[in-house]
Amino acid sequence: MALIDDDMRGMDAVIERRLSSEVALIGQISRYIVAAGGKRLRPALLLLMCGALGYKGEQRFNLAAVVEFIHTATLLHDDVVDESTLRRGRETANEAFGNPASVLVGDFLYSRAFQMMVDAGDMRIMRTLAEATNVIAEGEVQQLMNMHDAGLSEDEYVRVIRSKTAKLFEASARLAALLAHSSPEVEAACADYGQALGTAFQVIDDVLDYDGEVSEMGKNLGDDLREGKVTLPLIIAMQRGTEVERQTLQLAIETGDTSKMADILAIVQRTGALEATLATAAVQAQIAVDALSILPDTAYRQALMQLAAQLLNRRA
Ligand code: GRG
Repeated sequence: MALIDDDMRGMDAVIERRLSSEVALIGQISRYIVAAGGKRLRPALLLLMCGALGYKGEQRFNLAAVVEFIHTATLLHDDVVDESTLRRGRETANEAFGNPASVLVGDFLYSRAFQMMVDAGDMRIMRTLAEATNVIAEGEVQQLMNMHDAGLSEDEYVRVIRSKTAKLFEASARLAALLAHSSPEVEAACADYGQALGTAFQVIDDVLDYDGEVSEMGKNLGDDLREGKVTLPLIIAMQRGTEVERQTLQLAIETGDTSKMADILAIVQRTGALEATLATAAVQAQIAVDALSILPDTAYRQALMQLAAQLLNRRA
């Protein structure tokens, strides 16, 4: 990340400038969430990829801010939809400011991002981001429809996470290739890297929901199941569990009742579901690393490879 220290500061300056609004609440909530210690992974990915492709233009700061704004808008909306109370170790914006303010400031950030991407003046960039945001929203709707479905398959799960999470990683990596006017092959490799990285990232996120430390994650354990969200650890535990264990999980999924959380965690542990889920993430991380082989061997490419490896060990 030291490689892009200056670039991240360049992006921060854009974020600060583009958060300005005469409506005070916009600045208040935007700063509450944007400045609240997010990992800034998506812009980091875009900026590292720009480095790997040798692109040094100013537009990289603008588009890095765009992907962070879109990410932030999705978090604001997601926390309302999920009725979440804790994110990044403190009250969610909906908890602190209420649902209407959260949704509307999410709309502001989302539409500001579209104003900013127009500044890039490239129809392919606009198409990439328009498609990505549409797919993200589609993935969220699909996830809503999959709620409380104890029969959800691994394929259906992967389809949702490719949309709701991996798509923005994919777009971030692709944008770097578009800025650098890379060949179609390189652009496709960048997109493949982003998609695999984003998929691994979400799979790990879903492990942490069963295995993380609340103090490190900054959100509550077991939230997914409480909402009726069926993720890979549960799908695998359902496949591997005994009939009685399956019934326990099925009941919890269908009702969202997590009073038996200790039993559920014991089943997930006993069946080795977390290890199997981590192995799936590792496969995706390797796909991401392999996609980079088309790029020249630079410190940036090395950092992107490390990012994929380190992601597997993240605790927050
Ligand atoms: C506004 C385009 C738009 C869509 C709204 C609600 C919704 C539709 C989309 C939500 C998508 C979503 C929140 C997916 C989960 C992605 C995820 C794992 C987010 C957490 O990312 P981190 O850990 O967050 O990078 P930090 O806090 O580090 O920034």
